[in-house]
Amino acid sequence: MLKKLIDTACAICIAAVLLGLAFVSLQGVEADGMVIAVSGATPTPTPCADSSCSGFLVCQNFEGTGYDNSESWTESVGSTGGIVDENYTTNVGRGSQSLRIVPGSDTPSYTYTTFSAQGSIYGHFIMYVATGPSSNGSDVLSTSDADVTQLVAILMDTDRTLKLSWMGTSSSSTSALSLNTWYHIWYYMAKGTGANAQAWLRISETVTMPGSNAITVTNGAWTTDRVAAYPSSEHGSGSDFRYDQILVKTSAIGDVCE
Ligand SMILES: [Ca+2]
Ligand SMILES: [Ca+2]
Repeated sequence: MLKKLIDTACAICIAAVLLGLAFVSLQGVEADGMVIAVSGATPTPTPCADSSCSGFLVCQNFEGTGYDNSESWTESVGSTGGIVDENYTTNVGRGSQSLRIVPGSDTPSYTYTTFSAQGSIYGHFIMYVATGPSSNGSDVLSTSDADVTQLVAILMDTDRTLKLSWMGTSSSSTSALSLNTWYHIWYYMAKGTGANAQAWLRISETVTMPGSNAITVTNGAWTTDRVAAYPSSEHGSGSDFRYDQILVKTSAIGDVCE
C-alpha cells in the first residue's frame, strides 16, 4: 500500500513536472520562433538615451519658465510678426511645454545655445509642422561654426520633405512630413578634409531610432568644427513649427524617452 501511494505520488509529481516544462516551453517561444530566455526575474529595461541629461552637450525640453537644464539660449525674433515662444503649451512633444517658432515677414526667427567645438556631433529633436514653409529650402535646424556661419542645415521644401544642405549643395529625403504630427529626427554630422564630410538623417514617429537613413551624405565640403545646432525658421512669412527634446551629443544617441 505504501509503495502504491509513493508510486501514485511520483506519477503526479512527474506529470506536474512535464506540465511545467510544457508551460515553460510555450512561454519561451515567441510566435516568430525566436527562443527567448525565461527566468523568474523581471528583466531590467534598457534606459532610453536621455533618461537624464548627463553626457549631453545640449539637452533641452523647454520645461518650466524659459529654458530648462540650466542652459542659456539666445533668441532672435523676426521683425513683423515673428514668434519664439519657449513656453508653448498648445502642442507639446514631451512634458508640458515646447518651443514655437514663426518667422517675421522680413526676417527669420531662431533661438540657439552653444557648446564646445566638435568635429562631429549626433543630434535629435522632435518637430511638429502646423503650417509648412512658403518657399523651398526653408531652415528647420541649423548647425554653425564659431563665427555663427551656417555649416550644415536641415531644410524643408514646400512639399514638407526634408533635406540636408551645405554650402549650396543638398540631398533630399523621399517622404514628406505630415501636418500636425510629431516626428523624431536624428542626425549625425562629421567634418571632413575637403569632399568627404559625413552626415545622415533618420525620421520616425516613435522614440525608436530607425536602423536606416532617410538621407546619407558622404561627400560633404565642410571642414570646420561646429559649436551650435539650433532651430531656425524660414526667411519669409508662412511656416509655423513646434520643437521639443533638442539633444546634441558627441556619441550615438539611439532611442530616446517619450
Ligand atoms: Ca517639453
Ligand atoms: Ca519653457
